Amino acid sequence: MRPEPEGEWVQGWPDRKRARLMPSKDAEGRTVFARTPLDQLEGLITPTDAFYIVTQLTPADPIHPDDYVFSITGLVDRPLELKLSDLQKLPTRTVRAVTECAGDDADWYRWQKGVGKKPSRILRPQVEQGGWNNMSNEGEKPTMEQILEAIPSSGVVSGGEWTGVSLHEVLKRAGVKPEATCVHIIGYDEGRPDPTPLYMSTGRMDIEYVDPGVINYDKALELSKALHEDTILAWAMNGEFLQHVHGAPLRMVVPGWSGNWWVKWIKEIQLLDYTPECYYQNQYFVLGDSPDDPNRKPCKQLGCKSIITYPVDEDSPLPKGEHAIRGLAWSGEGAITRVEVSVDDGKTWQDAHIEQHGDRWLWRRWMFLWEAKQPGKYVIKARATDENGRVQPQQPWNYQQKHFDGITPVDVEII
Ligand SMILES: Nc1nc2c(c(=O)[nH]1)N[C@H]1C(S)=C(S)[C@@H](COP(=O)(O)O)O[C@H]1N2
Ligand SMILES: [Mo]
Repeated sequence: MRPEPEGEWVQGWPDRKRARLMPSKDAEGRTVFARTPLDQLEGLITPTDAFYIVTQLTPADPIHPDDYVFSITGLVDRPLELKLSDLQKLPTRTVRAVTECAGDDADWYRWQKGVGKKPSRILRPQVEQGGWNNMSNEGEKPTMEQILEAIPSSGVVSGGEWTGVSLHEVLKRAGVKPEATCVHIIGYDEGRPDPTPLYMSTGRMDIEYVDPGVINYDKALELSKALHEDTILAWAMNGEFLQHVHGAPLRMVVPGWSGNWWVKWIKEIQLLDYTPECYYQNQYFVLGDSPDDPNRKPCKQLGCKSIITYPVDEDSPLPKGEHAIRGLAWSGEGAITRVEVSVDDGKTWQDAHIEQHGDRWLWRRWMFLWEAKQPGKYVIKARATDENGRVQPQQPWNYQQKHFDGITPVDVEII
């Protein structure tokens, strides 16, 4: 049985409660991490108050939008200092897209390797105070098992509508010099990276951690992706001004690439002719076989993925009859064109119905009507294909367990 969700009732629905975040707060009471309860939501756009949150360093202090300025520096003809009102005079752009943290569903990699128990898509309340930050900073260090148990990996993905201007429009005004190859985006937030997420994602505590000291959150985006018209500087989300936790007054939106590229609280954008060392690009958020893999590379575009949001294991047993299996599918390289469902553990597959829409970066909802005639045990699977012909899964196991896009079976008993 599914556990009863906590929280308020939805007005007019005697049997439904509002989907809410599973937040974890730092010592100052700020929400620094939260997961989206995907199994409780409908539609394509995740309500802002149920949208996942990841904060790697100490959150930046809020800045009044009227006092906000950020600068464009480096290899440009005209260095700029821009206010929000300057940006609002440029042609605006709205992009609907999935944001997925590179570590979403990482637990499934472990499970595929036979380590740990099967991950659940039902969110459980997690460490209330401090998340991993508090667990590692206070008193005795927790064990890896305690951390993994306290902070499951699912639900670090949401769908949003982002409004702002194309970064390319802004760079045009600054005039990018021909030798520039890289756009270094720096956030206002500072801190010393906590190695615990690195230990969590690798499942090891013997990983060499090269302490970068106190840094600003930063990313070095290659020029071609930075110039894509859908890469935007956003000041609004889901029809309202950005909330502080989501990067107000201004953040990056980098559709198709994992969440760590979506720099929040933008302070400075530097044009460079080299790629600077960024902790969250070269140490953390890398794909490779091992920490000393000479070919390890930064996490960039997401693979091709579907998840089943109904039923989940906790819905079992289900009665004989018709059941609408449903879920979400997305890809880091464009629209989903096909979702197939298997109810016999992958022996046979049938096409699901996919909801069509025009937003290539946004996930698609899909459903499959299953007539469960015979009592027994079933394993339900789903796999997605994108417009580039990529079939789930794309991303092989990697030592930091990033960009999981494997098939996640649901176990159901029909009675
Ligand atoms: N400045 C800054 N930007 C950041 C981060 C951060 O810690 N600082 N976290 C990144 C990561 S890892 C993710 S997954 C997304 C999460 O965005 P959200 O909190 O709005 O969902 O923001 C990214 N941008
Ligand atoms: Mo992330």
